[in-house]
Amino acid sequence: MPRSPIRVACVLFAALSCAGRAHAVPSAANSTLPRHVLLVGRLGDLADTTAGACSMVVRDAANSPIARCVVELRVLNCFGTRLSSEPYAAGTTIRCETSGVLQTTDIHGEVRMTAVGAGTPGSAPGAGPCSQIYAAGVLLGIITLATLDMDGRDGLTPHDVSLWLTDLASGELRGRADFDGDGVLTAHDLSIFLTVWAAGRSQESAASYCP
Ligand SMILES: [Ca+2]
Repeated sequence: MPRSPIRVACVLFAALSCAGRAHAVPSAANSTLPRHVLLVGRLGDLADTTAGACSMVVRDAANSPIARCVVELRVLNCFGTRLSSEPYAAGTTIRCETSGVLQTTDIHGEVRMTAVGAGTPGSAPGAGPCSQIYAAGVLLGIITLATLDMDGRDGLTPHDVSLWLTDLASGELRGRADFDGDGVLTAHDLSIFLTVWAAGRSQESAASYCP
């Protein structure tokens, strides 16, 4: 039996709605997103939430928080970025098809997610916003992203620092090395790396990456 246009429309609307409130559709204008996200390493089974956690609040057109809404942070369009195939965080799932980190909003419409991943030595560096944030399929915004673990192995090591120095010496804005997301590479970015390295929660790289 062919599907009626009304039924198809309802199914599509349901896919774009969140479960928290009837007809609650996320609003890009009213939702709160981070300006920047930092891909981090892990220690054992735990993502480095201290360095990498970022909060997002999903709201609808009436500015009301939307609970039970699936939020996805996608790194698909960030050059050379490799996302861990394991989340290393409770309540988080990984969708490798879209290089996405997924969480469901709480009763306050909020998620607090950490993305474990790395760069790829020799890849195009990229610059500017590249990481997309979706809620229930609605694009809320695109933010900048950087990767502390620039080579994707052995956690944070002097080799990552050497890769960062290479990016610095290029004189270009290379987004992967802009750890504070201010649009310029400075000693402050290196200080962030050293702080995270000293804290020891990004000692290990992901065990495997999305293909
Ligand atoms: Ca490394």
